[in-house]
Amino acid sequence: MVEPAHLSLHVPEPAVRPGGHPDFSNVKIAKAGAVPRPPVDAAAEDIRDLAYSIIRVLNRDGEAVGPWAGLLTDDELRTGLRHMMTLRAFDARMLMAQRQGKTSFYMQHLGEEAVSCAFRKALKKGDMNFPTYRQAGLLIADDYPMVEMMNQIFSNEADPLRGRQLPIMYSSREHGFFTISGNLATQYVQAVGWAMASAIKNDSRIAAAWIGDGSTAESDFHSALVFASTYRAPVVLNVVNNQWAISTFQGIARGGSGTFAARGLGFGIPALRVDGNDYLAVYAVACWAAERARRNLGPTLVEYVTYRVGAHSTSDDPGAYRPKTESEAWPLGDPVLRLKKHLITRGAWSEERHVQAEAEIMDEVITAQRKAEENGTLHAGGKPSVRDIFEGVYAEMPPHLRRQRQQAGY
Ligand SMILES: Cc1ncc(C[n+]2csc(CCOP(=O)(O)OP(=O)(O)O)c2C)c(N)n1
Ligand SMILES: [Mg+2]
Repeated sequence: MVEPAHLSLHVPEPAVRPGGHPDFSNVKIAKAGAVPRPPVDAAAEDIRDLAYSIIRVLNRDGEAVGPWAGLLTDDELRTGLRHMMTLRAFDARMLMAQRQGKTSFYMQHLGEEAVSCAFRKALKKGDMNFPTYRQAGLLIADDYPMVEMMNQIFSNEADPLRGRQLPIMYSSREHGFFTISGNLATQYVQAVGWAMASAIKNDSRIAAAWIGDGSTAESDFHSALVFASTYRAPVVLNVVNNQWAISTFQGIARGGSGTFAARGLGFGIPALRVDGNDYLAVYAVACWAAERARRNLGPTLVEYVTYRVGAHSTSDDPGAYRPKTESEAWPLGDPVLRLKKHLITRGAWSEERHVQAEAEIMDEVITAQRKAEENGTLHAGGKPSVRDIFEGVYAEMPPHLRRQRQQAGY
């Protein structure tokens, strides 16, 4: 008789810890231009390979190659570069503002700018994103005023959300940006529900769900996939795999098996994996998935392979759990530098124009910040009224809240 095994749990560990040499040899990267572009009505089982590869357009020389290339004009690409640079400058200023005590909290996008900036360009007015805290590019690329974003971050008297949300948790119906919920993965069930409602009403608007690698471990992710696939909801299901969930590496939510995109295949949902640091590839894949939704062909799952270069938030220190040089070793490069190089290769940009644009953009951000600070910051100037705590939940305030408001003296 065979002796029973001494059972033990397998707890995945990242390949390297602080002090070690970063190693991304496990990230298999397809050559730019190598992955085919199927028709949007392809069946999930006919394009299984796309869930295991990485769709890339920009090659090492900065050229756009392959079947996913050729969708954007010089002007559109320059605008895309400007959006990403604006988001980066915005992050840098707000990070500093947090260190100066002007807000309690901030979360940056460093290295992930292409994902939300390029995705926004594939949507139309009326479509609805259900974002997490790491997609402010959806607002920037839709020309939402930076001053409004800063008013929210500073919780000042002009804060459109009246101090009732954590800083950076924006909301704008007008810009297709559903109020951010701190409870991760709720975005998935809500987006699918919204998309189903749009279809029930025979509307033409589509939804986009957003989630990070770590949060796919939540049951909401899986429930949303059941409903999206069963009812063929007009929704794009985005998974931003930036390799980390605070201090937890992506293998913890994935068990080292398959890919996040491949989760869609079990539900018969077409699934694609894309280089998240390649503005052109993100845009092309987003258009493909949005068109499927618009043509009533149902959901698409898209995994953006990227890397969180900065800390998770201003409350985090990544030096405690990953090598300091890991971001430099990330094999997919920097999205801003890659698009810049591509524009220069096309003869549509130059080093001088880039330096000038950087200065102009920083000026715009600083001007916006000055205006926002006139309305107050966390510890200085105007604040929303305490009265606002009681508003905005019920169409008609129930008697117990009215009583509480009176007791509070408002
Ligand atoms: C339901 C839920 N559980 C836990 C948290 C706490 N939390 C905030 S951010 C975060 C990590 C999320 O990582 P990931 O989904 O990979 O997104 P990323 O921050 O990398 O963009 C966690 C666990 C939360 N906000 N909501
Ligand atoms: Mg993550």
